[in-house]
Amino acid sequence: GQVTPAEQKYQGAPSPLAKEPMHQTSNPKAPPMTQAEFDRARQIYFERCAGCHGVLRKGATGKALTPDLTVEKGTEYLKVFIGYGSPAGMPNWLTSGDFDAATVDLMARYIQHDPPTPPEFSLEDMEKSRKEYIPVAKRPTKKMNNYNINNIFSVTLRDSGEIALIDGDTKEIINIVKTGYAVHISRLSASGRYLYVIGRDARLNLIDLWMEKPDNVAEMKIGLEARSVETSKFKGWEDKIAIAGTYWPPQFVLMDGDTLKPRKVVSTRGMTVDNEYHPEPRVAAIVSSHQKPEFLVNAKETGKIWMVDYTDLENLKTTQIDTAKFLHDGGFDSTRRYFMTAANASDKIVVVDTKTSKLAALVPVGKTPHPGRGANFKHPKFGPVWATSGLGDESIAVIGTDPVKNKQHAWKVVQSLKGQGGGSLFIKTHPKSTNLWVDTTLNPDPKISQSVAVFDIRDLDKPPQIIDIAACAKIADDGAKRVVQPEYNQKGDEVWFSVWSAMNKQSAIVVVDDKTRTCKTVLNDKRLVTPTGKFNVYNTQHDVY
Ligand code: DHE
Repeated sequence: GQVTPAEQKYQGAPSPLAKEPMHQTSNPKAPPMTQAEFDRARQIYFERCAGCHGVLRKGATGKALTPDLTVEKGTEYLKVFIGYGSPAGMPNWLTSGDFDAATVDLMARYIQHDPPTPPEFSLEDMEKSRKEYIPVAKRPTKKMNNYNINNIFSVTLRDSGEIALIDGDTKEIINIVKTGYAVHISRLSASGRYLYVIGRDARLNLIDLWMEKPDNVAEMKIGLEARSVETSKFKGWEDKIAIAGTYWPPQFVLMDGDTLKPRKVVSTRGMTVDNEYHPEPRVAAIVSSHQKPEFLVNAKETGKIWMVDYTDLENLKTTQIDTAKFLHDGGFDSTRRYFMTAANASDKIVVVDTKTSKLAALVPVGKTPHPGRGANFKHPKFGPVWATSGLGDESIAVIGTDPVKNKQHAWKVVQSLKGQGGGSLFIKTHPKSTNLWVDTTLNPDPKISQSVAVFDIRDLDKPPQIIDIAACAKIADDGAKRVVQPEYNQKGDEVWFSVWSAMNKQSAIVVVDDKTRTCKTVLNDKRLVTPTGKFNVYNTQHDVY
């Protein structure tokens, strides 16, 4: 289907591979290019094109662009496509003003050459990059600070390559910790002691929250580009094993939880659910089973969910579940038995039963679902449900999750709510709350991207209240102030939003009182540069959402 501007914007972030040196390949049938032209085009490709077309140009949400296809089309044809775009979602790079005519010509020639392949990254490469700043023997044996660790928030400072640890009780910054470039998500160990942070540049940081001033204790590069990390949560395995997935190379690594020592690397290359080979199935969301000592790993392009048994890394047992292509983000239902995850460009929510290790359902929803980890609540009519919003349209799909007492509604969209519009990234509620919050971060209308919709769970037929979160932050600067990702405190009586401005502009975090739906506190410390994701320790540790 057609791709909206919000969806385009979402996939268009520059890949860290843009900075990697790679050799020019020669294709005698392609139009000539100098080494300098090739290098420039390669960088532009990784900044603008790789997100949709893939590093190897084998196609993902965008079409395949390998020379066997492109040379035949020829430079003139390709220039029209690049310059003017297509209704299917290819951006109009020339008429939008992003590229000049010379750049369009350059890219049309570049994609007729063989794609340069970034280097692989082995277990040995990982081990070589690993640093243990504080070895286990020198770490605290008990909590050395007076923080209420359960209510600490780890906040992504996207463009400064740091996270802010914020005390949720006092709202004070505890520490700003250096992490990877364009840092992406934080996850907690089962005990809540260790915090894992992954950067887009595949730098993994391990932070010990027991230290007097929590800080990095270990660090490792797990590849060249990454988005996900998780830790073992099954009884008896708490804090033992960590896992991180990479976009490049397409693989995941299992590590010791307290030192990051890499133990096993597994490639995700292989067949798609349509039985075609894919050389670059990027690892998207990873969750940790509460039913078995297993991780669930989303291989985006193949549409396979790997269940990885971590009890015996030497004799590793994995199960691959065929689902739908373009797996992205997701979380558990309220019982933490079912993994609900988006196959985003397939417009589906995939449901996996982690107890039986089987696909439970594929649920068609609105265009390009994007749940984050989703939102669980009790629907007044349909019982336990899980909800997702999306990038492609304003619909919010509410899906029944109780196959025992509400069998006829299980794995069906029982209600479709109407939000403010497309461009939504995250939705959130809390077991103690009756509010369902929905952001619209990437909606092209600033009024919509700067505000959020809040539904009353007790009466979902009532239209949502719209709250202008950016206005609460009272930022004088002009420029985009995108409001992103609701996250609750431990108690479930506050919900935190990021007001995400450009790197050189003032950003903020707005804390809203959940009951009154009014702004309560604004955190606008200058060090909070481009805050996006926020991860409350307790809620992340226990999969409360
Ligand atoms: Fe994310 C989660 C990938 C852009 C903020 N993001 C995820 C996950 C993946 C992913 C695979 C799930 C991880 C998991 O659960 O293990 N994100 C990508 C991309 O590939 C993409 C589209 C483009 C890119 O080049 O990176 C992308 N993401 C963004 C952003 O632009 C966001 C809004 C701002 C930012 O910080 O970069 C963003 N992504 C987030 C957040 C989460 C996330 C806050 C975790 C949400 C949660 O509640 O768990």
